[in-house]
Amino acid sequence: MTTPALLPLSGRRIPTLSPGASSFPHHRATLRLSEKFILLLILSAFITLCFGAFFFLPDNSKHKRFDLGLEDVLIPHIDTPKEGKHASGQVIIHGQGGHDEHRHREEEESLRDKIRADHERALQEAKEKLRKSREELKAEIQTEKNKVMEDLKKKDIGPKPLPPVPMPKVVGVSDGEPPEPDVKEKRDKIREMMKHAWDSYRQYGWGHNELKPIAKKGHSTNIFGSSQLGATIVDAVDTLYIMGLHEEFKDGQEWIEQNLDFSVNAEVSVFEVNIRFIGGLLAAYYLSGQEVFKLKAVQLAEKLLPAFNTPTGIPWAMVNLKSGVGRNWGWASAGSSILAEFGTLHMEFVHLTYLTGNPAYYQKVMHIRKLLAKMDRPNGLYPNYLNPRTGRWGQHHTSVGGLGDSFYEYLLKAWLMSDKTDTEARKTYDDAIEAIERHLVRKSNGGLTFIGEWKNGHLERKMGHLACFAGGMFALGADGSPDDKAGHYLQLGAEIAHTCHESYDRTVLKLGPEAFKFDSGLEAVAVRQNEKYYILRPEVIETYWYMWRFTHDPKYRQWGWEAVQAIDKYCRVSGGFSGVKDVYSSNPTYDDVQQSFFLAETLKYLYLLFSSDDLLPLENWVFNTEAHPLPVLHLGNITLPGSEPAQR
Ligand code: DMJ
Repeated sequence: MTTPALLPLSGRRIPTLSPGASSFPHHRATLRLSEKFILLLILSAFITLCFGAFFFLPDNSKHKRFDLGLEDVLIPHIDTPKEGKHASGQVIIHGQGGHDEHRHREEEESLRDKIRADHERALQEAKEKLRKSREELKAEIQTEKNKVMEDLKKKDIGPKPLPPVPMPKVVGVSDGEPPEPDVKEKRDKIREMMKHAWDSYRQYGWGHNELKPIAKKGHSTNIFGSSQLGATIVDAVDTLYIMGLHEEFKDGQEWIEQNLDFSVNAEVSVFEVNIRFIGGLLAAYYLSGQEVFKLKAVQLAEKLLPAFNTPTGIPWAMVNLKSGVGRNWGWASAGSSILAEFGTLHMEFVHLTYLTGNPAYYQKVMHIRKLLAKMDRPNGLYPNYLNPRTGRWGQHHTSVGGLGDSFYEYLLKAWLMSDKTDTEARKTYDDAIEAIERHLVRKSNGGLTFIGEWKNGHLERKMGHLACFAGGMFALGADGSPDDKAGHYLQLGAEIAHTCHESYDRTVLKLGPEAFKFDSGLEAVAVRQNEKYYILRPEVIETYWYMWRFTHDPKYRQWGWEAVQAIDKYCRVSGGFSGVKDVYSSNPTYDDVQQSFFLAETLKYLYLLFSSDDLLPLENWVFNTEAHPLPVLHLGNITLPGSEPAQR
């Protein structure tokens, strides 16, 4: 469409004029036409505007409603359809159907009534309040406060306080100073070594899981996930307490209080975290009475519970502390769970139920026990691998060393920790040990008693350093063994201690290798290069200590002292203590790791070996597999939540 009439308005040119024509009348006529058109246009625009304005004028009634406030309007509309209002608040919020004058008036009326009624009520309440005394008002406020707190608790908001639980009778948290000056001197030396290990970690690795004493920096392994959880601090604090290193203990406690946080995206080993962290924290709590250790132990335990969400209830080896997702190590017989891992939770979990009143912990470990009791055992032996999906054994490999060890230990200790009431645990231990003795314990040609490894119907004549703990276990379990075999088991413990000492004595450094053989003329020596290392492990010293407590034969202190000297000579460096790669070499290289268990176990057992027996007596304390002492629970008439009453 052309718009010639609009063109003159631009004032630039008049294209309709033709040259030579009398342009004026024609021009005037053209202008008049345009003016009319323009006027018409303006008029029509004005009318449109007025018409539009009529529709777009704000609805007064709506304004009034919004002025009352959204809540005042919405609540009666939703809650009181009986008043004849729309059951939905939409009418008011979105202005739908807003032309019904009559209805609006009704709504306004009713709102006014409601406001009036509210004012009346408020006035009445205020008058009543004024009539009340200060005390009455205070009491009312308090009741309201309590009600809010109760509601919050019910809704699970805020930290759940732990129930008050009587502290078990804690006996023997004494100095344990030996009366003999030479023994005291040795003990002081061990204490000094602890201080060197701690101070070095404090200086170079503080907050990290472990220490690299050569590189002088922090270290970690995959068992702790990718986070800095201060494993050495948590593992070591009870040793510091026992040794009377109070400043250091306080330092450790402060770090735990301020920095130990388990809401981290870290995939950790359930077993390692249980024995080192929960065990360490519980022991620190029982020894010192400081609540923070208990709280942290419980916080961590809650994070481990998702690991039990498997088809069988046999926990995964690893769990992500944040997501709760669990999985198993690929190398463990096609993703099986490991006997020594899922079988080493009982002590800590029973204590957790005792301290929290939460039956879940106790039930989880009892479920494992029940499941195992129902399973067939080849030759009465427990294989090291169990598939948590199918509930079937993996490879038929049985060991009292790595992968199996502390499962047997915890059966015995469950019985001891229950004040010998958990007879089911004792019976399971006795049966297991009987099968082990029959199939795994042998004497070498040179007369050394050793514990081999059972692999698919074949006995491998090799013993691991880890299996050396069993000497102490046999001695600890001697009292209470069936058929009056106490003497036999004490003797077996002594023989294992002797063999393990030989494994140390037959090396250049006088430190024991990781594994040693009794084959082809070999007696307690390592053959493979990758079995010649010593990583500051405690098991041999642990056995010396138990044997010392039960026999007081001085040779155990002497053997322990040999180990102290060797460690101090070959493992001590300016930045702490390091493992060594070859105990048969006079010039060994370091592995550059100060393991947290060196402070938790090795130095603690050495210190106890040179202390008097009244420090942590074995009638009152049971040491977890990481050497963290937990008190015997003399439950008497107390029944753990979720358990059957104790029976003798
Ligand atoms: C420790 O963490 C525990 O003793 C565990 O039971 C197995 N071994 C290491 C130390 O060697």
